[in-house]
Amino acid sequence: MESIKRVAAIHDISGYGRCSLTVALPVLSAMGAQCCALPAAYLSSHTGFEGFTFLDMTDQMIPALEHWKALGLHFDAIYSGFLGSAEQMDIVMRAKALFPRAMLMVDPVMGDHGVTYKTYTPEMCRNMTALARRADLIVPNLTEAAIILARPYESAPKTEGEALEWLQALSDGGKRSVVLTGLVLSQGSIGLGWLDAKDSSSGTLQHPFIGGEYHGTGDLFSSVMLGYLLRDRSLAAAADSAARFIGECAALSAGEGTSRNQGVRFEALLGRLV
Ligand code: PXL
Repeated sequence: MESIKRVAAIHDISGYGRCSLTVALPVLSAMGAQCCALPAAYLSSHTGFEGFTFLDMTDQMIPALEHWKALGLHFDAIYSGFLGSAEQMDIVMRAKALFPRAMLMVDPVMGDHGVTYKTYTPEMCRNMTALARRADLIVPNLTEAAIILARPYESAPKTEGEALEWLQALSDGGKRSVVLTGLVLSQGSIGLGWLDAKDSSSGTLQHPFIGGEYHGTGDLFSSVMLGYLLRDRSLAAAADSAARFIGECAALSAGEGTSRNQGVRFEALLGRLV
């Protein structure tokens, strides 16, 4: 029996800009898991840069999954993030049907600051919401949580009580685990809320907001958190450690003057995850 943890990672690959697979691959490898990449699209850079190229890989995805099945692979987790077309959410569900023992972790990447990303259509948002409802664990930011719950972004939680209510709603009454990111409960801090479906525990945590805002930190957070979950940490402990790691990367990036679009400079700190 192999002892390595194996992840099917279904995201875009953006050549430049530190997000999605260019983050998930190094992070999960450093943390001792095998990351099998299923690119949903190839972009020359993430969508925050002008003029990015976009190659939709939808038609490659089912054959790739079926090949993995034919090889007799087993996955501990299926981990999806930014997707490239409205059909790809169904493909992630198909992956779960092919590998039913895998934990389905959906980072329902759709937008930030109340705005959807340039390539996301209303149909994609509907399908992402349906996918989130099938997941074992979801990791939305406030924008994505508002879309999933069909609530106005302006009503996103600002107090612990509101955050716990959103977590309950996102978990469908405790059916799935949730980590809600980008939660600001007091000025100068940033944090998250979590609800663990395993034991119905929930809570919030806040850390000082260090450095600045960087593109792709959601992907970095989710990948690091998954790495810790695969090392059998509890959801709360994994989320806390991942949030601290992002804070360290943001502090380093701010010190070096990294621009927002370049993403946080995690490479120099990757060794801490090994
Ligand atoms: O970090 C989320 C993300 C992932 N992939 C692509 C993106 C974004 C956010 O803008 O553009 C291509």
